Amino acid sequence: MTTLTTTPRADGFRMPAEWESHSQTWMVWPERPDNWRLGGKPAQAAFTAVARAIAEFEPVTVGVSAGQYENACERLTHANIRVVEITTDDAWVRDTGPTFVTNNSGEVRGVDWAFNAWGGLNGGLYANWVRDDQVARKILQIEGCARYRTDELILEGGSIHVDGEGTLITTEECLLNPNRNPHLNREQIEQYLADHLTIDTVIWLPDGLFNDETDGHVDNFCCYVRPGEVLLAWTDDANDPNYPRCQAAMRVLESVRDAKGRQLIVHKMPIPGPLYASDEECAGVDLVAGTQERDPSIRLAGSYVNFLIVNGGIIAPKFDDPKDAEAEAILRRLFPEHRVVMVPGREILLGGGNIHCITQQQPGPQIAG
Ligand code: KQY
Repeated sequence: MTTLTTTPRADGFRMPAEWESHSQTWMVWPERPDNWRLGGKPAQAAFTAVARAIAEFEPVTVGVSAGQYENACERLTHANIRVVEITTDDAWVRDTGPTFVTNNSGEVRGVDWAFNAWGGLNGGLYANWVRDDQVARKILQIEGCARYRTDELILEGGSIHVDGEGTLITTEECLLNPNRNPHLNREQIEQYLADHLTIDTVIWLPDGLFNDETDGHVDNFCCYVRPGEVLLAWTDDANDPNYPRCQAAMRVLESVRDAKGRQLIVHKMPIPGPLYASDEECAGVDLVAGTQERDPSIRLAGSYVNFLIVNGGIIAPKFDDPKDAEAEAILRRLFPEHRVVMVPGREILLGGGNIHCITQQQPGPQIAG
């Protein structure tokens, strides 16, 4: 595998929007017992349902440890699902996998951001993340894609959303957090995004969703639905800790112009719940010092915005919540050309994220017409 010392922008590559065509989606099999209850068995069932839902639209590759290889192969039998052995620390390939970039001559490459488990020893979610930091490189090796590595910039894929036309949305809470890149200021981080994803405008929301373990990943809070239109998690309840976060995000989104000079159209998506883990669910997680505390009093950062766009489909979480039906109706209205599939998301939420966080789309080759 080639590791390049140039930048994607200099080489004519950009990050496509999620709705542009994919060659496949990547996932990683969950098993870590200090993050997933009951040795990961309920999560494995939930991930299997997500993989099968995506596989109705496009191929899926699932990375799995040697110890779980046979089990995963048995559970993931599907003509459109491939299982490959990859050693990881956990299963969040949105954050550990590469961000794929494409050019106009059909080449696909990957950006391998440095990874520190969402904050390293300063609030990160586990103490050894060496294997997770290798996931992007391993995927690019398997796919035969050239690699750009940013040893000097820590970034997770869930902290960014792009419109494929030069605009990126992120949060200050995450990208400016001192536990990621304390040596870089806002302008320097913007320059990395400009050089590695071919971005001209960065939209900075102040915060992500309340209690998000990732320090406010944007993919749990606000996403693009098409160029010039975003979907924002929303509450009208002034007593909800998300209320000031939603208000602040709306103020930014209503005031900015994107890279093409457009004012954004902002759609609202209700927030489910409030959702909490039960005593029983918390008791099923192994206790290990330094990992995320699980307690029934801690509000879960549940969000319908944490969905994946696939070729012709939307794979979105549902929570057995009264707002599920409204969320599905909003997605159907916003994506009339896609088939919306709602998949149970609670087990994934108990681990700290949802469908977008556990998937990574690989764009197909693009040839300029
Ligand atoms: O992207 C994400 N939501 C990752 C969350 C990691 C949680 C680990 N407990």
